[in-house]
Amino acid sequence: MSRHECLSAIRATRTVAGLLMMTAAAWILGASSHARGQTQNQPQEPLRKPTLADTVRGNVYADNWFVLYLNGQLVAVDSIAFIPHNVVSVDILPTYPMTIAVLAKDNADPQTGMEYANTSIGDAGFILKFADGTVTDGSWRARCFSRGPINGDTRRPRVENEAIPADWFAIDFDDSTWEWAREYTEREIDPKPPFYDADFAGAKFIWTDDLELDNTVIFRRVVETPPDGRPRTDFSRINEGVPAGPPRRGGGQPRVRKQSGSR
Ligand SMILES: [Ca+2]
Ligand SMILES: [Ca+2]
Repeated sequence: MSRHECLSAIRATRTVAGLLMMTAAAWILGASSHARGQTQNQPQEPLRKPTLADTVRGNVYADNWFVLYLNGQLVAVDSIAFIPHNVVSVDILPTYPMTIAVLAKDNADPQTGMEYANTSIGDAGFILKFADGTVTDGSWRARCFSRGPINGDTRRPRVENEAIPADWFAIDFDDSTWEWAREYTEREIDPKPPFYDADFAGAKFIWTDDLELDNTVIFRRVVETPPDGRPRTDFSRINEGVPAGPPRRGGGQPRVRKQSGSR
């Protein structure tokens, strides 16, 4: 290699090294400013429309029926009142803190608390898992509002009912005096096959203390932050501004819709 060629090679190497150092410095500065922006000035993300990627899947199995409210809004109703036992899977757009309220019912005649033409006492059970890591367990509040047949007396069956508060699903409903839910094993509940087709890993079956006689139960739980620790955008105020569209494929900037347009 001639001296001229040697000098040219050295200059080229220095240029590449310099570019790499500048790129690295820019990346570090950008990363630190991004981190500062996240901690000092949340939320940094402009208002945008949510996509299905912002949702989490919720799986619910109830013996025998349930309704589910999130933050005071009706989210799901079990589509099958009695049998076959089924799993209800829904897409949920979570907002934290997330107040979960569930009304669950065992199959029970309202007059006797029994099932199958008043020939037997049925048992109950409830389990839920959201893909953000929310699961049922003994940290949920639980209260029974209808039980029977009292004392298990099937010869002269009768029920005891307590009026369900009108705002039982509200965010600010006070459940602080309620008992904690009791956890039950899979063997105690004996879930039917659909349960095993859905993801309930880490979730516990729950009910009140009497799996047979407590027939109408309300569960409540407040999830303060995403259990999986993943930050998520709060879309609860999506109707208080004009959001940009969802991110475009390939990472382009979202398209801002005209003020007069809506979908
Ligand atoms: Ca029962
Ligand atoms: Ca049952």
